[in-house]
Amino acid sequence: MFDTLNDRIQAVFSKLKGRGKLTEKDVEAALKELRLVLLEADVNYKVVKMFIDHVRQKAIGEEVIKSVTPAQQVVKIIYDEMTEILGGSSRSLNFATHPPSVIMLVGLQGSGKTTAAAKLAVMLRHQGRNPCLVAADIYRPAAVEQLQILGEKTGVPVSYFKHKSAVEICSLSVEWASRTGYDVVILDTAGRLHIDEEMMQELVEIKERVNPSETLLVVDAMTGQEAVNVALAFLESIEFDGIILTKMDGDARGGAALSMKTVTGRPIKLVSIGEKMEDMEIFHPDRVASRILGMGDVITLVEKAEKTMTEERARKLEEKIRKQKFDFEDFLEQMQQLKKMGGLARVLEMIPGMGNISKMGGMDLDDRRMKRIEAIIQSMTPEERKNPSILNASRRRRIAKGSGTTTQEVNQLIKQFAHMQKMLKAFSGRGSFGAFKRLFPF
Ligand SMILES: Nc1nc2c(ncn2[C@@H]2O[C@H](COP(=O)(O)OP(=O)(O)O)[C@@H](O)[C@H]2O)c(=O)[nH]1
Ligand SMILES: [Mg+2]
Repeated sequence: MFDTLNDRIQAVFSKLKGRGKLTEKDVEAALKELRLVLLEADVNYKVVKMFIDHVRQKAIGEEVIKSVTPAQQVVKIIYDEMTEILGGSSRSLNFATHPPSVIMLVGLQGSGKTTAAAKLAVMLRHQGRNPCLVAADIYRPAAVEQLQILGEKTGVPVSYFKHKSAVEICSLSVEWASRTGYDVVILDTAGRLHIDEEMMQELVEIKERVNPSETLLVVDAMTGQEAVNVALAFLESIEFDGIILTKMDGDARGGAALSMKTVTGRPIKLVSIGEKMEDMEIFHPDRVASRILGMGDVITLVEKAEKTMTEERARKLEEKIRKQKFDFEDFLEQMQQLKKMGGLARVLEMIPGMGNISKMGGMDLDDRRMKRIEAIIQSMTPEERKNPSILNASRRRRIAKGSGTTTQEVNQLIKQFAHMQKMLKAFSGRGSFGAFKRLFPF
């Protein structure tokens, strides 16, 4: 997610941070580069202009440039502005005062509506609601079945009425849900390959008939500016409250995410980040900004971790990172916890600095590699885990033998770990962690 954008912005930042003092010229040069980076990330040019203008206004002033930490101040200003163009704060879904609430999903074919409908149901159920799904895409033969399969997989009931129009299916389903006691009804409507009058008309009719408390447009992040254009086209015919941006896992550039709110005036409320049922998240502009800027998404990480880890464990980990006492013991424990969360690379990406580490170390953490790392760490003595500096050549040979790996692998892991520690240290030292803490006061 946002990989390309993140790498390029990191490069701009490191240049900026490389200078002790900043002149107006330095800031201008950085802004010029940032502008290019954003344009190349397929961010709408008006949004880029606004963004750069705002940052310039705040960054070029005596106060910032003459401060003790000018580069950090500029980064903070960029972070704030990026949070702003992403929508400011996260927006919750609207629910009806009298259940059932109807959530209507609209969007082009292939944008990810059906998948999103099921994921949303799963998410709402986690929040203690009792959702059901409605199969209202009656035109593609497999569409109803697709939703039914997802319903079965997740245990969420799917409502469908044969030989009825989409409008009737929706309205009958809402009545049924209301009688049966479901409090949220999610409508999976039909999309076409392109915007067409007939489809819009049907959506408008459904909307009028069932009066959803929330209408969400589903768009594919990988299509970049096209996603923004689709949103504008939909707005011409149908009012919607927010956006679900899908396939964020495949979007390295981030153009759609960064342009959507400013261009359409509608907030991104949810993002879909993979094909699995749990791959949906609430869109938090501040966290996404920090992810794009490479500050790591600690809050999301902690939230995810809390699902499988006790709060106490999470707190200890934070403290260790803060006190620079993160050792192999913690690393192993984290890895075992992370395994439960799925998508280790994604989780690592969210820890400050680790996204880079996993890339730089070529640390391709698939399951097989993880097992080997686990074996290596388990072959270390407790003393060695706490204090890797004592790992001399003979100890490394012993560990390789004990874990059924090679000395090279052991060396590589120790090197990567040392590097990770250095990055964590860099974050907690030199005041940058202070700035970070201001952004994420945990
Ligand atoms: N990688 C990835 N694939 C997705 C995501 N959301 C949906 N898809 C895939 O996109 C394709 C179209 O999704 P579908 O829900 O059928 O779209 P619909 O036509 O709008 O209902 C399917 O193959 C999905 O598995 C996502 O967030 N990430
Ligand atoms: Mg569908």
